[in-house]
Amino acid sequence: MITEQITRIPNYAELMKQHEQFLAIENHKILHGNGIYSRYNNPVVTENHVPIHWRYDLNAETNPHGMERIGFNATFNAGAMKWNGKFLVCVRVEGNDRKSFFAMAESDTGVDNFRFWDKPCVIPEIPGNPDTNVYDMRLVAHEDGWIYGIFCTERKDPNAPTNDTSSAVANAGIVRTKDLIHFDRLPDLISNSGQQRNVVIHPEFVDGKYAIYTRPQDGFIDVGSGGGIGLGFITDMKNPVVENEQIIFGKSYHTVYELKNGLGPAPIKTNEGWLHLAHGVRNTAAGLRYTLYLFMTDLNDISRVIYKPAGHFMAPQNDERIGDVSNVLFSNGWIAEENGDVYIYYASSDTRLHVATSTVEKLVDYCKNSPVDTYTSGGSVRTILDLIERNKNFK
Ligand code: M1P
Repeated sequence: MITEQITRIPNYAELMKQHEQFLAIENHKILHGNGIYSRYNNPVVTENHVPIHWRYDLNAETNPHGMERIGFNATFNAGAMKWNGKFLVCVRVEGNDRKSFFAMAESDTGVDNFRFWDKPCVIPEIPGNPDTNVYDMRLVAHEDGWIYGIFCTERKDPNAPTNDTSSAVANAGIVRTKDLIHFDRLPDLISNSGQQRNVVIHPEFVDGKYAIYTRPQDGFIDVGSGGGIGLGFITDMKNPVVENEQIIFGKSYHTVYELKNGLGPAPIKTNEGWLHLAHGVRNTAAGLRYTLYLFMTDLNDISRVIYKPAGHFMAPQNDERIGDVSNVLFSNGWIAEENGDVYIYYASSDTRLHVATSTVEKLVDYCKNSPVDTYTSGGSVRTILDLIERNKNFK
């Protein structure tokens, strides 16, 4: 038998060796945390995790210099779920061409050795109305048997004047799947708001309807008179009209969600209520600052916020502060294990993906027992004095 000689780019073996060594690096918990969660010393998915065969033309005839042909800029804001016993993240991968797309990466441990699947996700487009950019998919296994992926779809604003090359319209694109490979595209969300981002489906039916967390907004960046985390209902996901949308967690003056906020992943069901992770945004002289916060809603009335600890739960630290959009933490994926362990996948500064670990018990304790916002400096001091007083017999 004659075997055809395959001639690969000159440095292919070395590239593969280095990539394998990189993917095998172990991640370790950073000790001395705050008792609520643990950070890890390395990000879990970076642009360096992108497979070699997505980046290089491996044929030496067409790539004699062994050059990278397609560049990748960032890997961030990931949906997450357990899939066939592995930790799966649906990563927002951004190419050097600025376009984001989705790609699945999996790990046995949830904290290291993430590997991308062989190919990125192919998301069907709406005929005649392609998405210019897609990002931030929330993956939710709904009790109807489908896995829903709700993501932001961005298109140029058709009403923008010709010389305005920036104005865009954001809405929620919706797909559903049974295998995370083949996706059915459903119509984009139909709501009363001009724009929507951070739309998340609740995993259970509520009175026979789909419950949807929304974030209505007037403009692409500014939420304007809208904003806040909304809750609405959909009768038929094939005609996703949002009914009875109401704000359940509004933005508010001099808080970490003064300018805008948005739900992260779908909530985790606990014995004491639905546990929510969200991001809050405030403005500063250095630009917008995005931090993560937690709250809980009632098990039987998901519109009712029952625990609302003050301030942020996680904020950008050290290297996390710097990236393409600095001073940002954002999360749209977490995984709760049956034993109560929680893996929080958060991205820093729109550049790379990290993990923090905790437990349902600790996160519920944090929500129930952290002080609430008093909305004044004097109130904050009284909260501290109260703790000092209660501590005086324990020093
Ligand atoms: O750049 C920070 C984040 O900005 C947007 O979030 P929001 O709509 O809440 O302002 C999103 O584009 C998000 O992807 C990004 O991380």
